[in-house]
Amino acid sequence: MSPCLDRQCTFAILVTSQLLFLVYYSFGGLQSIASFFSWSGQPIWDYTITHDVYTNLSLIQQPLSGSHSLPDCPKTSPYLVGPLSIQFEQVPPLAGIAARNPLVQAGGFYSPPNCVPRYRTAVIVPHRNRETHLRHFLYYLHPFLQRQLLQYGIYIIHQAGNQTFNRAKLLNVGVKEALRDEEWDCLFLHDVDLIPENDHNLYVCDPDNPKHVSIAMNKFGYRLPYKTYFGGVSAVTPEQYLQMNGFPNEYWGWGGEDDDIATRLHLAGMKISRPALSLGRYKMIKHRLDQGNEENPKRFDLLFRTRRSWKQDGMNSLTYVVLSRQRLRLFTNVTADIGLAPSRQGGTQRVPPANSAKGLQAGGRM
Ligand code: UDH
Ligand code: MN
Repeated sequence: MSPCLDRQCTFAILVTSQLLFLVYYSFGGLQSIASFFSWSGQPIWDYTITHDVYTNLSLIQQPLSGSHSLPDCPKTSPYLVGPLSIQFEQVPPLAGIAARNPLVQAGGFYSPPNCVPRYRTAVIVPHRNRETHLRHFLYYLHPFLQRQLLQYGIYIIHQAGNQTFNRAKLLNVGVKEALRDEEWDCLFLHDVDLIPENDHNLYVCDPDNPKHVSIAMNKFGYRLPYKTYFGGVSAVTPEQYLQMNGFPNEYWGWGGEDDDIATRLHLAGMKISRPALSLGRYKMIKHRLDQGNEENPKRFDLLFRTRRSWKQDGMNSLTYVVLSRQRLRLFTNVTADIGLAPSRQGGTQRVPPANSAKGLQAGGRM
């Protein structure tokens, strides 16, 4: 081969590879080029420098004097601070949390005092027997949401009795009950033990697709454990929720329901939306698997059937009995009898009354 031909070849290879690079990335738009250079358009957050979760709250809490008509809230809240300091060593008392959140109304409702909010978000939490987690959750979530200038409400959906837990069904109950109060723009479906680490992680929905929000949890080394993971914290509009027929009611015990949800949203013609990895960060309070929430051995069989079952099992087949609905100081407590896992069911059997009374007390104390 002559040296000249050799040079021509190298040149041709260079030009072709550059062209291929351009064609490839122009298909993915600017975002792909940005991600190629590891730039997501978001600041790179430094989580070694953190801020108190109550920072700036006193600024927002001063209502304007006089009878002004309120302006719209700014698109981006000027009160956000970024990474937050989070610790679980001391459990805050409920009275202390209430004192630090004076503008939260009975039932855990809030609306910014000085501007008209752009979004209304309901935070819905499945719950039983996690009172210390709930106190941490309320301590961090209230100021976090207020700094985002949202109108919001916090709903704790308490499963009555001590039979097998059913997270997904409780979330269906929560959506139904929250929508009785208000036309929420966005439903945040939230485990009680997950605390967001950055207040730029806005608690608003993606209008196009259901959003999986807790994508970087400390327990998974701040990355997704697998591509279709949809557990922990997610956000859907009421329309998206109905389009996927809500969540499945048939997963009793730990596991599987979040994978079912990921499948059904695809079957309903939607995709999983996600925030930037550096924003969807959460700390999970360490815990063991709860009594009454043992691994569900049927989850693989159920998952196998999702394609056939999702249109029949969900919001359109949801049955439950509300045993109490209380507007407590920091949240709305709904205690519901959601029935029993199939192997224990006998006709229209319900949770024994003694246990539901226990559930009521647990809600009533707060
Ligand atoms: N939940 C309750 N009470 C229960 C069970 C579950 O309130 O008895 C709620 C709560 O909101 C919780 C959510 O359901 O955050 C999800 O349950 P989980 O926290 O048990 O789920 P996770 O995926 O389970 O965190 C991990 C199993 C822990 C094994 C730890 C071994 N190191
Ligand atoms: Mn957990």
